[in-house]
Amino acid sequence: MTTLSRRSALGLTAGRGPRPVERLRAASEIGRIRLTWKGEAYEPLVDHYAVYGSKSPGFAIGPDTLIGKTVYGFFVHDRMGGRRQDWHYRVVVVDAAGNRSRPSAEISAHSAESVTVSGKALATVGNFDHKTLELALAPAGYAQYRTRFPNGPDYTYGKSSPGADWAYIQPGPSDSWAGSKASRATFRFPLESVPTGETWLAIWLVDTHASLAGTIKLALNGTPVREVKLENGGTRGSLEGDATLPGTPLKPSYVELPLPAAALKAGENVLTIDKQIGSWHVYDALGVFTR
Ligand SMILES: [Ca+2]
Repeated sequence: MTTLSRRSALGLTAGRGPRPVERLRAASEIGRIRLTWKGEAYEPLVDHYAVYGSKSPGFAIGPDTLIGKTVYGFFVHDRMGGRRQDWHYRVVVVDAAGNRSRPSAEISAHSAESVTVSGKALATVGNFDHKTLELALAPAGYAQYRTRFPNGPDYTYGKSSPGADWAYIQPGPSDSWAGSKASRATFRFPLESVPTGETWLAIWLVDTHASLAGTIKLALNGTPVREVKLENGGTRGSLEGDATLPGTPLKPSYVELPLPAAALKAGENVLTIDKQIGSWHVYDALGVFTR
């Protein structure tokens, strides 16, 4: 009865678990679905949120459908690959005493389809597979970057090969092992003619530095395209290269954007990726697509 008295003193009703989360929402992104919700963190004290999911609607909550736990008010269900996936989710609140809330209402969501799936490849480097392993110096040879790629990779589609000519890692000014300076990666690809549809660039990353992911500055045939702030990652990607392994600390991210048609031309096109801010990122693959 002591427990009941204490619970009464805390203003809690005996036997009542935490309230379910509210406003469960999902956002579609390439390769992942981002869930957010509103919960009461202190009444009673929340230990964690348990996120359940299934590809089937009306699914049962249980160990088989538990996809993750978090102490935050969001959860990223990731590493889904480029193809659209449809999922259904419910969230359960677990308080510090181990009491569980009723599950939230079920929400349905899907990941966004990547241009690597919906488009037609014009030129690529590597495979879009959440691994760095097919690229030069992978998975941990960053210390050789300075001698193997003193001016950065200069890759010509159709002549170069990923395992020899495209470094898995691109350093930034924050990396003393690469001389603490800006770097450039150059990708040359031929076009018979400028595509009539949209032309897209896809850069998939296996990981980035956890706090200094930095930015990349993209240019096409000398025309600035965009500066992209990279997502912070898990930092382990300079040392290991397979983000498909269970429990991996690697945090893949995706950059996909249209290339300006006016900057494209028939013949050789030159894409440059400059890293003038931040630390390294590691590649999964990159490519130019039309759709
Ligand atoms: Ca890859």
